[in-house]
Amino acid sequence: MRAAHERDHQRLFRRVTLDLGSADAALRPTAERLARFATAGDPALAALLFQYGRYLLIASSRAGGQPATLQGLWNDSNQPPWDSKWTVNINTEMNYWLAEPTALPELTAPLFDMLRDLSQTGAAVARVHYGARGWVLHHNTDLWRGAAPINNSNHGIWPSGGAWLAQHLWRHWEYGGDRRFLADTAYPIMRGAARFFVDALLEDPRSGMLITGPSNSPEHGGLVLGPAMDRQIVRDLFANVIQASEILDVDAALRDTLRSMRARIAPDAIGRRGQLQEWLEDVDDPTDHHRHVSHLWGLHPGAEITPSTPALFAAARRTLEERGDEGTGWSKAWKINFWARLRDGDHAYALVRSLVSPTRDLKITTTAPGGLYPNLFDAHPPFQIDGNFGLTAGIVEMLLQSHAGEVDLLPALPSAWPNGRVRGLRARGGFDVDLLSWTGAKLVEARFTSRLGGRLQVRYGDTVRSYETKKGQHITFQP
Ligand code: FUC
Repeated sequence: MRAAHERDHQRLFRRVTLDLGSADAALRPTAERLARFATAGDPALAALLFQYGRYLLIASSRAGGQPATLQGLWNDSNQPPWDSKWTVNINTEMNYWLAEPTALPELTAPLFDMLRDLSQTGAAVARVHYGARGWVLHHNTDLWRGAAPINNSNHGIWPSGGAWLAQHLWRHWEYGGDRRFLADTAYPIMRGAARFFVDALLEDPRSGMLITGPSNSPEHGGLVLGPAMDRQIVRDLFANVIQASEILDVDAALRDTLRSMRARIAPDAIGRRGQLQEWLEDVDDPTDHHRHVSHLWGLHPGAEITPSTPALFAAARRTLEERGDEGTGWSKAWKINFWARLRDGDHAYALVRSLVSPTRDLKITTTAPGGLYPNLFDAHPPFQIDGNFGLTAGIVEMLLQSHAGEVDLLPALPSAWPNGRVRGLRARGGFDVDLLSWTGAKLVEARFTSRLGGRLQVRYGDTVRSYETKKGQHITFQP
């Protein structure tokens, strides 16, 4: 049994290695390393935590089982925090960000099985609650695939959980390029998620633009119309369904509808202090440090806010500065990803340092800062596994990004990691990043294998190079 287990585990785990260098600190016991991380400079602990996230997903998300819950598989109670469900306004998605780029794509199977179920229960909810076609999922779901509005109006009437999760189907296609998966699994579910919003989007009487509502900006600001996050998610969903329908050459009429509606969705707005507005009105409070920063969805995991949209890019930065660096475990993990997308490696690292700090706090709270327990499980507090997974995803974003049509090397390398190498990451478009190595904070080389063929555009800082690749071709990039 042990041999079978090791074979199974190693087949997945050994696809990726990360070396950020080592220091004497690495010789100490784990809890001590954790306690000293902020001051000792222990890059090997960061690398270990990167792999720990992969390990935990390998251990908790396999075909035929359930997706990783709020506690992964490691709930030890009959009355666990938040019922050990799937909260889908950040937590479940964060659990799966690492799967594609760290070469564990098959671990998404239980998530996609759950989405297939939800597209059925959520269709009944769409019909009964909204008189809409397609399917909808609100703030959380469970083993019975509940999809209706839930709990309270200040967070439970948020209708974009299904649309957000549909992004994961599209990502699986972007990284893997499996056309049969796109046609048989992804597209029907994505199309249903989009159809719901075709019927449920409203016209804002003031601007004539399309918005969602009633809705929430997750867990912040009460019941509202047209929060920024919804608009970003629906734009992304519509764009992906448009593209998928083109690739599959189906649903031309729906595609036209989505195109014309997408252009009418209320755009991102910049408020009077230069911040990205969370709502339609310019009412963001600069002293508010709420853990959710939902309106930066378009920065990460979305891709509509990039250096090519400089005004929005600057506004996103402003918003993040105002929100500050504190938060629960997952909140800090999301901020690592945000700062990496803002290409600020040292700020992303400051959040790594803040997340990788010891706590023993087990009570549910949103005011105590998140950290790690002595076994390196993430503390919301209480124990909640999304922070572990989000940390791994954030480290990837610091080293490699591919959301903006090019493979961007070391976009947010912190000064704490001047030397390193990583093998086996994956980029969108079907490119294996066989090696990425750097010394003295400068890229040495990157080696790719093109799994699908096609154009590969590589960026390192201001250097951009394009390659037309054939299936199986190897490419070496040196600055
Ligand atoms: C959301 C978050 C909480 C917690 C819960 C499981 O409601 O706002 O912080 O992570 O999910």
